[in-house]
Amino acid sequence: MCGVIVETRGGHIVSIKGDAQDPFSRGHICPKALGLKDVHEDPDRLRHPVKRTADGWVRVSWDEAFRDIATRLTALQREQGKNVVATYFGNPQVHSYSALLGGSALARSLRSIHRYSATSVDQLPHHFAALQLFGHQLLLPIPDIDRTQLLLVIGGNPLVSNGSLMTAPDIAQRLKDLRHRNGQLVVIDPRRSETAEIADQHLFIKPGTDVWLLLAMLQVIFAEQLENLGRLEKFATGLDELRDTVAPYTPERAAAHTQIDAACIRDLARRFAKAESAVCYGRMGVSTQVFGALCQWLVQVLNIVTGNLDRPGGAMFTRPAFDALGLSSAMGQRGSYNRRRTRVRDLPEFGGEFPVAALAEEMLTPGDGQIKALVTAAGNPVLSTPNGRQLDRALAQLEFMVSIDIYINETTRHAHYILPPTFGLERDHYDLIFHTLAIRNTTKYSSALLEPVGDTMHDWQIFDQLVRHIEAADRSRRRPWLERLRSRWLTPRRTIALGLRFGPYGAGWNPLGAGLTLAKVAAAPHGIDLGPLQPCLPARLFTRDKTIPLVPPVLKEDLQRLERHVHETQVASPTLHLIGRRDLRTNNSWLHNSRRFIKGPNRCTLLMHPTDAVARQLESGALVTVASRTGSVRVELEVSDEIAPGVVSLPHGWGHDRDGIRLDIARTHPGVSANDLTDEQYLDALCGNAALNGVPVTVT
Ligand SMILES: Nc1nc2c(c(=O)[nH]1)N[C@H]1C(S)=C(S)[C@@H](COP(=O)(O)OP(=O)(O)OC[C@H]3O[C@@H](n4cnc5c(=O)[nH]c(N)nc54)[C@H](O)[C@@H]3O)O[C@H]1N2
Ligand SMILES: Nc1nc2c(c(=O)[nH]1)N[C@H]1C(S)=C(S)[C@@H](COP(=O)(O)OP(=O)(O)OC[C@H]3O[C@@H](n4cnc5c(=O)[nH]c(N)nc54)[C@H](O)[C@@H]3O)O[C@H]1N2
Ligand SMILES: [Mo]
Repeated sequence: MCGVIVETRGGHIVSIKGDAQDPFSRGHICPKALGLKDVHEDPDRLRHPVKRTADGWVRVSWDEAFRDIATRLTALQREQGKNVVATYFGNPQVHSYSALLGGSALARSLRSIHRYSATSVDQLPHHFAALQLFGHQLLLPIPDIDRTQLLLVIGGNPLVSNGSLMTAPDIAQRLKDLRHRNGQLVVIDPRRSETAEIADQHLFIKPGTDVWLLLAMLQVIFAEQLENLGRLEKFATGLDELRDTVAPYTPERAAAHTQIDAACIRDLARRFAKAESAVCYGRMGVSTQVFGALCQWLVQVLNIVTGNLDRPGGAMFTRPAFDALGLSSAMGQRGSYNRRRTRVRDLPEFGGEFPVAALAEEMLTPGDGQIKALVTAAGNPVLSTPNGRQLDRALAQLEFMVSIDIYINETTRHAHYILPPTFGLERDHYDLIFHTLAIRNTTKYSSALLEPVGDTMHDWQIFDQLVRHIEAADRSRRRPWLERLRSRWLTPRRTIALGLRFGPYGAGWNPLGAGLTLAKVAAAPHGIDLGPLQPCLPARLFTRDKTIPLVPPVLKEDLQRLERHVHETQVASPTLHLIGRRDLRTNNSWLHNSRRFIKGPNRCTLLMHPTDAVARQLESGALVTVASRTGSVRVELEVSDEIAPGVVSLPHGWGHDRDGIRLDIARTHPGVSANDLTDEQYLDALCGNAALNGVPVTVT
């Protein structure tokens, strides 16, 4: 989403800079933009399709690969049922509009209930809360950080991540501006993160206990009659029930769980309620925990009862030029919950997917419906999902696996075929998703800049070919000719063109109209500013009666699980809790193979507070063993008071030294995988999101 100016000479990238004329990113880029060059040129990158044989990887033609893959997938499905094949789509899928559109066609063609993605190790609780409150899983409120007077960040580190579910280029300057207008930044985090470092107030919190803090803030607001819904009162229902629901959760109770002083919680609640405008934003840290869905619900309820939803300076909704919400809603896809449950552990479906924490057991547990084959695209679940070692073992015993990826990595090394897509600057770009999540309405289209390297295809073309070959291999799956014709004509690019033309700012049928078309957007390569976010409720709600039910029954019921949990955890209290950590020069598991990003001191270290280190007679630099229920790793210790006592932090995405990894990184800076320690059994049972934060561990 950040505008970049790329200078090329003879097909080579000479420089990458921030685009000062981009109205949204205003010249800002983060180090990851430089990764575009490094990945493009990386000698370890796959340049043609490969097949795994007894003698290692051999080059195959696209045609041979497609035909064999389609034959084997359809044969397996014919013999053992359609659900023997699973799909896993990773994070970069969302960063390519064409891959996103193409991937859903493949999943449909496979007709299996086993669909998985990185959503359930990330933001599933946000979607869950949005579906319950606003009637659409993608209608996510975005903090209006450019106009707010109080930004409360719980479990997010936007200074490093650049904002997440809050696309905010140049966040550092935006937060400086907040302080210049006498606004406040408050951060709740078990670590004094880069964002906490520049905040007006930072409160350490015990991992996984944010739900208590949020309940107590609401309790204070109601007890002191500070609630003020403003115009939301007309369409927010269940206020009395909400008041009763939160009444037992006093700051004193919350203090015992969170380790934040009760007076401090009261003060924060009052300041939030009384601020001219305020917005609470909860991200990864509160999403990937045992009560993630409760947290995301309460975050929005806090915004609503203080009148801060859908008003400038509060939490607002975008009006994107390509409206993915309107489109999905028209197709009847606003989100779904619990239509099916997993075979082994009885976990709920959400949005047509199962929780990825269940993927390995669905492969390893014999019986009817066992997964025997897998297709992955743009994912590295061995390093990114809980108990990665278990998944590693499960992948090794699959009958058939196909991966669409630019690298042979910890996950794709198990595939029988790896199909290499084009990358970054080799394809055009329109941001389908992140415009929808941005702090300002903007639109931008970038055409492809470089020729595809080697013998690669665009992700969407790979999906499209797979679908066609599956249809050829199994005639019963042939779509009606009209549907085939439509899908051939409606390429991803045409989809974007149509979406822009008939979207909220579109030219519509009028060829001379003033509105947007793809041609007009493309003619403005720096992007077009469409202005700040605007109030849009209740019209934008997707709930049937255009109201917001403040107390959705499933969430209220989940409070009972919270009470039971307290009971259980009081019995067995572990010594330390593990949380994660992101770094400006990494991107999940896959930017490590660049010298530029890797140089400097070891960053894959375990952070520990001095009191915990002294108690164990440990010092910085020591090699320690971190162990959890699922596994253990040996890692370098870094003693620092930036982490709360009782908490340790390890970044994820490392752990590259596995058999068959030919990446440079595996030899030089492998690190260890935090997800060898996270636990597939440790999750938010309500929505199925993995609890990657707050995992009990011991350190010796
Ligand atoms: N412990 C812990 N675990 C975490 C997290 C955490 O904070 N702590 N964070 C979680 C989060 S938020 C996420 S999103 C997930 C990410 O989980 P995943 O998406 O499974 O993992 P990534 O490391 O992002 O892997 C992306 C893969 O896509 C490939 N790739 C890159 N670009 C392209 C492309 O254009 N096309 C194709 N086909 N492939 C491409 C890369 O080579 C890489 O293999 O990890 C989660 N795991
Ligand atoms: N440079 C870089 N940028 C990235 C990524 C990357 O890998 N590298 N990944 C991208 C992706 S896929 C995503 S999803 C976003 C994530 O974006 P963010 O959510 O902003 O990123 P995190 O660094 O995971 O921030 C989580 C914060 O929660 C804190 N935390 C952990 N446990 C708890 C808890 O129990 N309670 C509270 N209150 N806080 C807790 C952590 O200490 C951390 O500071 O970043 C994106 N941007
Ligand atoms: Mo993510």
